[in-house]
Amino acid sequence: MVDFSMDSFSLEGKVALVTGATYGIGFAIGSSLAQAGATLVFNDINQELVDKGLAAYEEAGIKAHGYVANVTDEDAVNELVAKINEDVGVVDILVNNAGIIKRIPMHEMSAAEWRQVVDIDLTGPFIMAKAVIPGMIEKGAGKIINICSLMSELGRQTVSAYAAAKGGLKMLTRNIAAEYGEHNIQCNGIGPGYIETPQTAPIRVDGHPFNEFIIQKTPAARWGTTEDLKGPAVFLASQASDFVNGHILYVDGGILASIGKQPES
Ligand code: NAP
Ligand code: GCO
Repeated sequence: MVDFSMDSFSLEGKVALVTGATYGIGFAIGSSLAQAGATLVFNDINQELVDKGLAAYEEAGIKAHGYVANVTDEDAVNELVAKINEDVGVVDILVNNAGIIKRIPMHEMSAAEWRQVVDIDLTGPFIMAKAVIPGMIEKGAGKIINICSLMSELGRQTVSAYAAAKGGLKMLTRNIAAEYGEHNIQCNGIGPGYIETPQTAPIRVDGHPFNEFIIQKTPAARWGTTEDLKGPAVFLASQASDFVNGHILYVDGGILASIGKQPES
């Protein structure tokens, strides 16, 4: 039963693993889960990034546990989860955040470039979820949050591999919900809109046409910040969302709800 106090949003006693959480959206979500009481664990692809992340969390007053692991490497991920189980405890909350994008016209994209994006953005979350689900089944509870995208719903020029991967991630989210809901595991997605992070820096510079385009298309008339994602992440990681399953929560300033600002008459 959910008690409608703030306790239903508490993550005290939970172990939360956020992938690719050295900076950007992952860092913000990791910070919010820790601030809600979780023990924070994160991974990134090399020790330099992990150390950078540990220093950033420490500066934010957060004690985090950092590990090197590439989410596309199944052996490395299984070792990661075993090490976390030993060092920290069984993973209660998994946030599949790690991801890349390549902005290349499809007819110019190589199959290798396509495979790299799909491998990280779709196969990685599959590998990560597969590694933590047995522990969640044994505990009788678990939360998996997949970081999807507006491109889980819409296409746009030059991001074919990314959109295909994020569309697949939406369906993987629903399939995990369908397959493991009976084990009290909830799997949901967060679909950020256009957010100010290193990933969008190239298309956000002042004067870049895409920058103005997004501001025009977004009812909130601004780019999102990683702060906008913290509350939704804590909600989906907490007891407050125990009957929410297979849902993609779009945190996009309304962009998916709107045809775009009509021209001044
Ligand atoms: P970001 O700034 O590029 O950060 C991504 C993080 O993931 C980086 O630390 C990156 O490490 C790490 N990573 C990449 N490949 C990895 C792998 N194979 N294994 C482990 N870690 C890996 O991206 P972001 O903007 O914060 O986005 C985070 C997530 O949100 C992504 O899934 C992205 O698709 C999604 N998203 C972003 C936006 C947006 O507007 N920014 C909107 C919707 C969805 P490196 O530094 O080595 O690359
Ligand atoms: C792009 C952007 C988007 C955002 C996000 C939108 O090039 O279109 O990077 O992909 O990152 O995915 O939700």
